[in-house]
Amino acid sequence: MKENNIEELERQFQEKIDNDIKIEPRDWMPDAYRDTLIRQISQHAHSEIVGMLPEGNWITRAPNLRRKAVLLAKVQDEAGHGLYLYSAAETLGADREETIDDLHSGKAKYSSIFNYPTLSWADMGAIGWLVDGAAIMNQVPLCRCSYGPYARAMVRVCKEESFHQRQGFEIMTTLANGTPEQKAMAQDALNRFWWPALMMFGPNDAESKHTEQSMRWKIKRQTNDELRQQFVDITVPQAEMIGLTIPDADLKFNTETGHYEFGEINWDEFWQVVKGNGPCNKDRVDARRKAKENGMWVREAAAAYAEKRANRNKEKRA
Ligand code: FAQ
Repeated sequence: MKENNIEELERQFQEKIDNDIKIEPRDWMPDAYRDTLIRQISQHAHSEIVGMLPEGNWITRAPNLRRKAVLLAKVQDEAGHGLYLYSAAETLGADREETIDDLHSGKAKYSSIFNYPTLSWADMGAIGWLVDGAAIMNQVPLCRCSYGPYARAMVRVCKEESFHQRQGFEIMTTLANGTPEQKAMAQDALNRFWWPALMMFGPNDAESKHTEQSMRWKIKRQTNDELRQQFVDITVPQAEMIGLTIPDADLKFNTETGHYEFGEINWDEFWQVVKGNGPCNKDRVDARRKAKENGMWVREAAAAYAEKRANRNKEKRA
């Protein structure tokens, strides 16, 4: 009898999904749906927070006041995205402290892209253009995700990512039209960030263990390979427009399909980075751990102050 009940609940749940009715926090949902969302949303939140580090590193070295103000605003936006996403994970019953501890212990994943170093100012352009560009490509379909709080958070996130992408492309355009040294710096940043940006979309569909189920649940609306292809198709002409070369000897436009064909991604490198062996994994996690330790006194002081106020209010009411 109990089993029949679960089957019936699952049937009704899938029917809602098929009819594009959003699932909300208090609705019944299969445990596996909840777990998949907690996994994806918390990984996404960690990516936003760790993603502040490679750019935060350049705020003091931005070449002028305008660039500094823009970069500062962008990095602060990423902090905001992380906070919406931790809140969205909490609506599913995830404990924020535990989620963050999982990041600090190395148990939780975050996007592979943030484990690469930022070596020059042009990297700020490449990150905005390519990394935020890839992030938007992946996040626009998430605005139609079946889980309400995640979908709604993505609407605002995408608006902000769009500004981030434009500021990055503007930096690249300026450098590409600058002195030969500036153009070389832009090309070098493109050379280093192109392949890691393609890896952001995750493994090929045939290797992606979650895609099929996540598509059925409409958590994902497009597959990793579909989104990667869209990103390549949009980005290659942008590179051509500013006179930079995509570092892929196999890249060619197929007039029959209307798509660019591109070379093989180095999946060994991808999995090494995902497993924690990328160039900056250790630095990134250490930086987050230290930030938590160094900020402990602020949280303790805020908690003590809140408690003092609550007690004073209680005394007043007594
Ligand atoms: N890095 O079966 P799939 C941003 C993992 S936000 C690390 O295909 P799924 C904004 C995957 O989690 C960037 N791990 O998995 C910004 C799974 O792990 P598990 C982040 C990866 O979930 C810009 C395993 O491999 N965006 O950049 C990666 O169906 C600038 C098997 O993979 C999001 O998180 C990877 N690249 O598809 C901030 C968007 N790819 O736990 C600052 C939301 C895959 O089973 C500055 N997430 N893995 O062992 C998603 O759309 C999906 O989770 C995918 C992966 C598409 C990332």
